[in-house]
Amino acid sequence: MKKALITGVTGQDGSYLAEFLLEKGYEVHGIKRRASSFNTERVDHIYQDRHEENPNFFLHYGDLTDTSNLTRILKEVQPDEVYNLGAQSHVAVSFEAPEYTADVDAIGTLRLLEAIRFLGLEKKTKFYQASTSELYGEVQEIPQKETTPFHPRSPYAVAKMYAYWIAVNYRESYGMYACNGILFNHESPRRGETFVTRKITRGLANISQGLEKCLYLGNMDALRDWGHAKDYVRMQWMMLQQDTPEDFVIATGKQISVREFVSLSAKELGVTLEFIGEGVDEVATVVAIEGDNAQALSVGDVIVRVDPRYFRPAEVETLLGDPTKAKEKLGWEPEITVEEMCAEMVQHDLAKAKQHALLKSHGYDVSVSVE
Ligand code: NDP
Ligand code: GDR
Repeated sequence: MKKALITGVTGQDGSYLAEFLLEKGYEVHGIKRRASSFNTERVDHIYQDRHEENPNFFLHYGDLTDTSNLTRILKEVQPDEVYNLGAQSHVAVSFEAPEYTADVDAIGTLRLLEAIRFLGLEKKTKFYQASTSELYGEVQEIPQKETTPFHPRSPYAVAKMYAYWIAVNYRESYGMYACNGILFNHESPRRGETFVTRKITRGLANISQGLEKCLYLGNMDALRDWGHAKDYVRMQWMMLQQDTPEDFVIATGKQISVREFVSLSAKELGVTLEFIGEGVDEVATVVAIEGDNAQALSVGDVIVRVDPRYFRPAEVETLLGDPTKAKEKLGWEPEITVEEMCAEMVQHDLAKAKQHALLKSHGYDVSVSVE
């Protein structure tokens, strides 16, 4: 039985990857952070009591800022594959906490690689690094592929650039099987609530049920190549099953704007929006409603506005990936379109919003966190 260790197992990708590897028959170990409240919601459904017969999913307390902890877990688990998905992954937050972001995302990767080497596991343990399209930042070429030069535009992207190169360096220096998946944005109903797609699907679902009045966004012109996390974790595993380690771009090859994602999400609720105005004065107004999903809305309501608080000190305006290498060398292709993904996210958030609205209508005190 192969053993895998996943950092960031409690995150979006970590949870899908853990499911995927368990289905493949792996013994899966994940690192979770100590928090003052439960943070395992995304993996609770696959949690196994250690007292059960033959458990194959284990969680260990740990942190990418703690070398001795990482070394001890690696020593105990002796994994065949390490997936380094743990990170302070929010680009906007990285401008607020640049030093912490560098510590976790850049030096955390070094700590893991060095611990593998220190323990003499460099010939046994394969290493996957969660690299990112944010490395391209101020894009030098359209679409972006493995050979496109990097120009990171945030403390997050700069930290991830270090992680990218230190993985390459350990491959070249010590013959480690280390590879980078340069993943473009990927989303799902498990996406963190403050990333733009989830903020939109959740925000509009809440508004449709009268739980919120208006969704405030930043740059609606930003263009992204959005895929589904389920498709992308499959590729993370495929990258570690080759004879020689290589880096791959993972993307759909299509892009839409934040504004278009708002429209798609509203359509899934039966709501047609019209965008009026420019820059900070832009708003989205309801012009038609079909079906009975948006009971709290009327034609003429303004439900999306711009709040400059969400603008970033340096923005990545456009990203579009070229996944040709992944298709040709690994036979990988995304199976879920952005429209299907958006519909899944909206339906998930709508079901939750309806539950909240029902509780509220029966006098329960339901508050909805908003960012
Ligand atoms: P999430 O933000 O959903 O998950 C991040 C995970 O990292 C969480 O489990 C989080 O724990 C954990 N984590 C945060 N800080 C630390 C720390 N100090 N020590 C240990 N673990 C920590 O990210 P995604 O699942 O979306 O992304 C996975 C990885 O892929 C990340 O590295 C991200 O930067 C990268 N990436 C993501 C893309 C995307 O579009 N989703 C695209 C390209 C790259 P907790 O649950 O406690 O917060
Ligand atoms: P990104 O994702 O920065 O691409 O990083 P995010 O969803 O945060 O932003 C995408 C684009 O939308 C614009 N935007 C807003 N973003 C947020 N979060 N909130 C808003 O209100 C808002 N309004 C407009 C942003 O400015 C940006 O242009 C994600 C993360 O998962 C990274 O970890 C990963 O490396 C990259 O994707 C690929």
